[in-house]
Amino acid sequence: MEERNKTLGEFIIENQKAFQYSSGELSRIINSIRLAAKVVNHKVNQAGLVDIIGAAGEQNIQGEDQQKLDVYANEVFIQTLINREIVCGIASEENDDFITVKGSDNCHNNKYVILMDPLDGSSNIDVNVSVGSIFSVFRRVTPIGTPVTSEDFLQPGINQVAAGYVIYGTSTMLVYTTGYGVNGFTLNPAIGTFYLSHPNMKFPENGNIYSVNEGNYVHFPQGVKNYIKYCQREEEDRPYTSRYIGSLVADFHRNMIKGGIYIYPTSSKAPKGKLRLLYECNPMAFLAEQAGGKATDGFGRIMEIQPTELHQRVPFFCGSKSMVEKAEEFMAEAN
Ligand code: P6P
Repeated sequence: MEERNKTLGEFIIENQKAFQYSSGELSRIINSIRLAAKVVNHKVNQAGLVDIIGAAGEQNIQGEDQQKLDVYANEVFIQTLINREIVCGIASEENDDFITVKGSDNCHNNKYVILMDPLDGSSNIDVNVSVGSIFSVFRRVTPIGTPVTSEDFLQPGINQVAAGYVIYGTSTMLVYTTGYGVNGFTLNPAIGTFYLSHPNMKFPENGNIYSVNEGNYVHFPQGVKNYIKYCQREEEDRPYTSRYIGSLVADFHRNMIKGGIYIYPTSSKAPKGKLRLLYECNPMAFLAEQAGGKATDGFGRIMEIQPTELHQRVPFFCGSKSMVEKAEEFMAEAN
């Protein structure tokens, strides 16, 4: 029989065997993400055809106009996780507070919580640019059998047990880690199956792509300005190119494959940065480190930041290790 790529389901079963003492809850979470990703993918691909694009007329806690697909994706991920009764709590960019999952058989006995950005980059939907869903999974820290508390969600990124994203691009991919490397699965939409297409993904140690919104240049810290000018300097044959999609998942995914750095720094317009620590920076940082890259706030490791609030923002420097370290040098020098 001809060899074919492993399916996501086969990969999960194979890896489940490696964790013979685990209850399989984590595998069931990944399976739940898989289903939700397919449902959201179907709608994202129809965005131009049905009356689902454009603002839903409401604003989320960030004060951003909620696109209808934001709301839809949020409901799909939350409902899928609740229906399968596999987590005890859910936090989402689209919800002011976390959700305590009750379920039929007392979900308080489940041991995982999940945090997510159900549809990141949604302002790009109307212009047909790639968007993504991002998730981060922790083991709860409060006693099993009791309702979750904010303590279960406000954990440093080093405690993550799984993280990943779905990218709805030219193809739809699920890319995730459970702490043993990063693997990418591509959806075959004809049969609705994800196949292992990018085993053991790694950030190239170096790269020549820098991703930052240079429209904010005048508002950036001096260290970021100096790093951008370093990339643009003509001597020493600096081979850099600027690529910025305005969709974190898409910029991250390209940089992980080709090598590069993504920067969303503080600015006078965003004094704490724009990206959220818990469901954007932490999961992407976990993936970056598992892929041999690096993720910092310009000075220190993202995953060691002790969160203080659900929707807190941090500056984000993430990508090829040597590029992040070069940017950190400029930050230290200018500080
Ligand atoms: P700006 C999308 O809103 C997002 O959170 C990331 O996906 C993206 O990288 C960034 O914000 C874009 O922000 O300010 O450059 O438009």
